[in-house]
Amino acid sequence: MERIYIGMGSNLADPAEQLRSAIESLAQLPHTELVAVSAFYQSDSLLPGQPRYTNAVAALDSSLAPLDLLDALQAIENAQGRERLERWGPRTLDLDIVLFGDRLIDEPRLKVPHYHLQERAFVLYPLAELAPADLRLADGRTLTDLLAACPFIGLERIPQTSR
Ligand code: A4P
Ligand code: MG
Repeated sequence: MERIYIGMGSNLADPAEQLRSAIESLAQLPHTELVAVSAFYQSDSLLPGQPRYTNAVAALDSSLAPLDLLDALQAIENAQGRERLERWGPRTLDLDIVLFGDRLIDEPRLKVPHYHLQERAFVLYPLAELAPADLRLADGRTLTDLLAACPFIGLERIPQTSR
C-alpha cells in the first residue's frame, strides 16, 4: 500500500455535491482505502469568467498501479458527467493525482507530483490538513516550504460535517 493524495475540483452543477459523490466513489475503489478527506475550499477560478471552484484533497492507501488509478479516476470523472470540451474549461469534476507515495512519475499520461502542486493554494492547504508538514518532494522542499511560498489568499475554508 502506498499513501496517495488526490486533488479534487469542481465548478459546475453543485460543486460540493460533486466532491461528496467523488469521495463516495473513491471509497469504493478496489485495493484501496479512503483514509481521510480535507475540508472543502472555495476560490475564484484561475481563468476569468468561470464560476468559483470548490476544491479538496483526499488521502488514499492503495496497491493499485498508478496508471490503473488514473484510469479509475477518469472513469469517476466521466461518470459524473465530465465533458472535455476545452482544456482548462469549466468542469463538473477534476481528479488529479497530486502525490503517489514518494514516486516520481513521468509518463505521457501521468506526471507525479502534479505539475501545479507548488503554486496552487487550493491544493496545498487542503493537502496540509492531511499530510505531514515534513513531507518532502524529490527536489528537497518540504510541504512547509511550499506553504510558506504560497500565501493563503482568496481561499475560503468550508468545514465539512458530512463525514
Ligand atoms: N495527467 C498528467 N498528470 C496527471 C496527474 N498527476 N493526475 C494527464 C491526473 N491527470 C494527469 O487532464 C489532462 C490529462 O492530464 C489527463 O488526461 C491525464 O492523462 P484533464 O483533467 O483532462 O485536463 P485539465 O484538468 O483541463 O487540465 P489540467 O492541466 O489538469 O487543468 P488543471 O491544472 O486541473 O486546471 N481554479 C481553481 N480555483 N480551482 C481549480 O481546481 N482548476 C483549473 C484546471 C483551472 N482553475 C482552477 C482550478
Ligand atoms: Mg485534471
